[in-house]
Amino acid sequence: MQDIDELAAELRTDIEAAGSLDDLEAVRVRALGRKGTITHLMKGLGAMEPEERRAAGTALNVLKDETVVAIEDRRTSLRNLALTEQLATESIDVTLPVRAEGCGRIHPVSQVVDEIVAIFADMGFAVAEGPDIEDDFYNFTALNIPPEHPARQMHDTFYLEAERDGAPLVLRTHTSPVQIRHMRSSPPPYRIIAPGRTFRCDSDMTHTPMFHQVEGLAIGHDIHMGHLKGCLEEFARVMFEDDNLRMRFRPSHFPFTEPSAEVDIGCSRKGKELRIGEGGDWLEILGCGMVHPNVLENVGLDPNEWQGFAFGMGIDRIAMLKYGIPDLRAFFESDLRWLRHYGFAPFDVPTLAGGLAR
Ligand code: 2NL
Repeated sequence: MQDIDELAAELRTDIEAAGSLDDLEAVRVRALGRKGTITHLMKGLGAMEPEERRAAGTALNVLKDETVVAIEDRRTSLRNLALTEQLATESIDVTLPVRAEGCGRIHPVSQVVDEIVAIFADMGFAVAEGPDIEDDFYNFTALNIPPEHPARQMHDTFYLEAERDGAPLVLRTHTSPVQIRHMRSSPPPYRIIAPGRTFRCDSDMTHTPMFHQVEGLAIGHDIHMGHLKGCLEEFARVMFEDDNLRMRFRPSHFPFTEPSAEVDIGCSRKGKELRIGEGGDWLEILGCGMVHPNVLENVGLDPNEWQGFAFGMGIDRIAMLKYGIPDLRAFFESDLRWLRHYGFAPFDVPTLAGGLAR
């Protein structure tokens, strides 16, 4: 019995002194392993007289259980100590500035969308969104696009096999349906822009089957062509960072606007090089007009009470022009080297106050 008390005291000291999980495991093996001290004493029980064996057996079982529990407790506290130390040494200071070389880049299309949103938000426009999959009504009919119009043909538009209420489903060919939905679901006046993905069956040097567009819409009681002109001039001058940028409005035709115009900005072309703002050449950047009375009627507005303007432009081409990116198809190849070269730092958030980019 004396042996057992001594052994118990010794084990308690050893367990407490174990400074690591490895030390602790060594103590466990020395006591409870196949050749361990407790195991050894237990093996000796068989040679004892029954009286003595009963007392020693009970004491040994108690010692064994206490040892197992003590080792488990020590293991838990060693693990907690290790975790506390790890937390102390591996803490990060979240107030440190981000290192630009270690993070991803913003795609030029995303950057240009953010720039366009910032410019129009400053003029009171809100952003509207809608589905990529549309039906015939929202994409064509509501926009006064007649049934025989070439835009509706299979080789221009992606038609899905599915239908909705008997009407064919399409991938939207412009973001106009977003504005149709907006007008049908909330009362005028409106001042919105609708940026997003659009789709057409077209693929060559200058066309990709998926591309990006932004459309704008302003409807009120007395919105006229002067507002359209002022709004788009402000947009182009801020976007291309040129207060004196030359612009011209050329008469054009769209089914959804009357009158309609296309807008050019001044540029120069010397060989392959294109410079915006300088020289005597012109470059088309967008289409626009006064919303056609039929479109207003299709969304339930009285054209004698409400009127306004709309415009639409391709974002990818604007990005190419503004940032001198030569090849459209590289936009959608997800080449990280291209993105590192043409992409933007995530913290270059465009604001009018902070400068649009760089
Ligand atoms: C272009 C021309 C344009 C519109 C889009 C529009 C939308 C509604 C009503 C009337 Cl809901 N018009 N959008 C108007 C004129 C031109 O886009 O060249 N886009 C790339």
